[in-house]
Amino acid sequence: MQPGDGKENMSTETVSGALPAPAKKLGLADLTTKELPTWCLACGDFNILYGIKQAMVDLQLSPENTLIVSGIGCGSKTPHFIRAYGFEGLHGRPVPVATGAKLANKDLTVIVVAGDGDTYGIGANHLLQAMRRNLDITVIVQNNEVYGLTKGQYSPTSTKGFKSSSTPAGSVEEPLNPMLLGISAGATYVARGYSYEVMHLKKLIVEGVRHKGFSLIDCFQPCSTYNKINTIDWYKQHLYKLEDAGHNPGNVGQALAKAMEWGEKIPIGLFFRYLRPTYEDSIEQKMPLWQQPIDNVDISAMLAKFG
Ligand SMILES: Cc1ncc(C[n+]2csc(CCOP(=O)(O)OP(=O)(O)O)c2C)c(N)n1
Ligand code: SF4
Ligand SMILES: [Mg+2]
Repeated sequence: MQPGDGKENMSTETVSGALPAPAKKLGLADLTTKELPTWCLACGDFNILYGIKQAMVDLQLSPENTLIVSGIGCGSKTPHFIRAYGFEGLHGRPVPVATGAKLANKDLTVIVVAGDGDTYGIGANHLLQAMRRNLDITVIVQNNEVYGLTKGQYSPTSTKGFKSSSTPAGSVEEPLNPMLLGISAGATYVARGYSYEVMHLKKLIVEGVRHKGFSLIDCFQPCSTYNKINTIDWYKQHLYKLEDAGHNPGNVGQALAKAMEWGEKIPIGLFFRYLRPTYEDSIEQKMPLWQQPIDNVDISAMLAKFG
């Protein structure tokens, strides 16, 4: 996908002596594409999309310097609906794609948006390695606690006892804890949002993108069609905000304790944040890969050897 027609780069003609016209401020309309989501009514993906776009406006992220990467799933259609560079890859593989893009161009803002199955199931090892490396990317997980696109099978975050076509007697597995995973694996910004608290989510995304290092933002997302446990009413009864409870995200002990909270009350907000060198800044790179000259590179010997 291309970020648009490039009009925002066109210089504005000025009359000699007059002040230059102010640069155009990025608005929501500038991020709109011609495609429309086909998600079910009340699907939480709508608000996550809005939260990302609103965060891009707040951050004034130019579409030509932003890449949105997804995998395969209901929510993974998101890059189609944001006018920026987009890559809808394979199920489980958005983090490797994002890693490659960031290493090739570390000036690019790279945002991954993918489902809980995609990120915590088939793609879990990629997530683990990227968090450990502290790549400066933001991963937003559309966590509906179910496989939506493939018609409602249980996922790694499904509630124990969740009945689905693949667990007709109810899942017997303990769900994975994304906050605990993020903190222990080395992510340097670990947060959880909720799609029906969209301005709160937007703030978490803004701070996550600004953060220099790996940001994991798990986002609760009601799946109105296949998840009849974690509904809007259910979230209303259980969620509270960490910032209202005086949580200190700089304290790892507090962060781990909050990550373990699951039951009557479940926290959302920023669990943990700290700074350490990013992967990109730790490797020697004279210039970003994409800027390196390739005109005089001769690969004929290599082709002869392997061709
Ligand atoms: C390698 C591979 N394995 C399995 C699938 C089938 N598949 C597509 S989407 C999906 C699960 C989607 O669930 P999730 O990632 O949670 O996204 P959601 O649809 O819930 O947004 C699966 C198993 C696939 N496309 N590719
Ligand atoms: S199946 Fe669930 S996740 Fe997929 S579009 Fe419908 S409500 Fe959203
Ligand atoms: Mg899912």
